[in-house]
This record gives sequence, C-alpha cells and structure tokens, in this order.
Amino acid sequence: MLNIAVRAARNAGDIIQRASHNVNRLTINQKSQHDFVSEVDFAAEQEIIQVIRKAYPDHAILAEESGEHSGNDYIWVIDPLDGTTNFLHGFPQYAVSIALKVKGKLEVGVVYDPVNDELFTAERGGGAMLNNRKIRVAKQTNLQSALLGTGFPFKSDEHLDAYLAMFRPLCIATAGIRRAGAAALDLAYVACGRLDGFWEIGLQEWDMAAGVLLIQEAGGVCTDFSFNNDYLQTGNLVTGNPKMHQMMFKLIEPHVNEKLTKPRSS
Ligand code: 2AM
Ligand code: CA
Repeated sequence: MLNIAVRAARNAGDIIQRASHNVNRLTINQKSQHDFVSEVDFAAEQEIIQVIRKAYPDHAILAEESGEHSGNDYIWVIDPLDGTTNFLHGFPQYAVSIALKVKGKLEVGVVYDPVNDELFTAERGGGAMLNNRKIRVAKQTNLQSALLGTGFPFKSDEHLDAYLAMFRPLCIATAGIRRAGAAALDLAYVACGRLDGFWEIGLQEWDMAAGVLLIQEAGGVCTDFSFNNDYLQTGNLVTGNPKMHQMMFKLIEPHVNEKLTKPRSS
C-alpha cells in the first residue's frame, strides 16, 4: 500500500511541476476567503484517485477537492496540493500528501515535495524515511535554540486572538518561527529534524494525516490542545520531540479556550 501511495504521489508531483512553469495561465477559483483552488489541484487529485482505485477498487477516499467517498475500513486521506497559495505565487514550498487510515488508525503516510524531489514516507511500526533514508525528529531540548514552524489562522479571525496569545510567548522563548504555508511539508520537516516543533490551529485532516504518521514514526509526539489524540477531529496540533512538545504545550495551554478543544465545525 505504501508503494501505491508513493506512485500516486509521484505522478501527482509530475503534474504539479509541469504546471508550475505556466501558473499564470491556470484557471483559479476561490473556495472561500483566502482559500484558492486551481485546475492543477483537481488534475493531481484525479490522478491520485485513479492510481488508488486501480489497486484498491473498494477502499474509501477522503480528498480535499472531491469530498468523501464513504463506507470502508480503509480510507485514503488525500491533499493533492498542499500549499496551493504558494504554488500559485511561484513560492517553491508545496507538496502532495497521502495517508491511509485503517479502522481509524494511520498506517501509511507519504509527503512528496516535487520541487526538491524529496519523498517522505512512513509505515506504522516501520519508521520514517526521506528518499529511503531513515529520519528522526531533532534532539533539541533547549527552547532558546529551537526553530519552530507554524501556520496562521488564515481563513477567518475566529481564532486569531488565541493564536496571537500563543505566538507571543513562543516567539520570545525560541530562536525563530517560520510560517512557510504548507502544513504537510512543515510536518515532514519536523519528522526529519529541520524544524524542532510545529503548532497550528484549524488544520484539515488531509493537511496533517500523513505528516502526523511521519513524525510519530520518527520519534516525535503529536497532540491536540487538550493533550489528547484528537488532532484529526479538532484540527489543532502541537508536535515535536517529547521534551520539545512538553515545553511548547506549557506555553500554549494557558491560551486554549473551549472552542479549541472541540471538533472543528467545517
Ligand atoms: P492547502 O494549500 O492544501 O489548502 C494550513 O495552513 C493549510 O491551510 C495549508 O497547508 C494550506 O493547504 C491551507 N491554506 C489554504 N489557504 C491558505 C492561505 N491563504 N495561507 C496558508 N495556508 C492556506
Ligand atoms: Ca490542497
């Protein structure tokens, strides 16, 4: 199943890279405020679904641009192009993200960066790899030297105050914070130690499913804002090595309100 995920991710990556030379000519639609989708997102998603359907005709699919095809223990969770806004600006930070959930548990995760030809893969119990080499989360235990990733609540200002309240102590406590704009790739960077930790409010399941498994298999910890495992449902995630996660959580926790502990509404 990992092989199928890799084939689908690479094929989608090829479609994306071919289109990257002509972004100005793409048809772009706005899904909601600050949220865009292009014909490349759709084409990449169709390719991924085709590869998966051919190998596993009765598995279910949850994909960003085509919704949920329900009714199975096996669900493929797909973001065909994570970082669409970056892609449309020629900002080379975007990726394909594909995960497989079996009975609600993440079993396979692939994040593919077609710009740098970096393939991040993980299977439950089998470790995490970058281009077939084993990766581990960073060993950093000092917050002052830590480089963190994050994402801003870009869709609405509902959680902006809570987010900014968390941002402040983390900004003061760490060596730096990066907001690169493609959550799946940020998580892959935590898995291979380029980032020491990451947090975000309001992620979708397809943004994080593959990345979460990469981090877990690379020795990291992922929780929601209640220190539980409901990040796929709430969309809120804190992650890093066990010590980093704990230190970040301590600074985030005082600013967590009730809304941030509930399953997301959309
Ligand atoms: P997407 O490109 O697949 O939609 C988390 O920040 C995620 O939100 C990103 O990985 C990105 O995934 C999505 N997103 C959508 N619009 C965004 C925007 N204007 N800025 C940042 N992220 C955006
Ligand atoms: Ca997307």
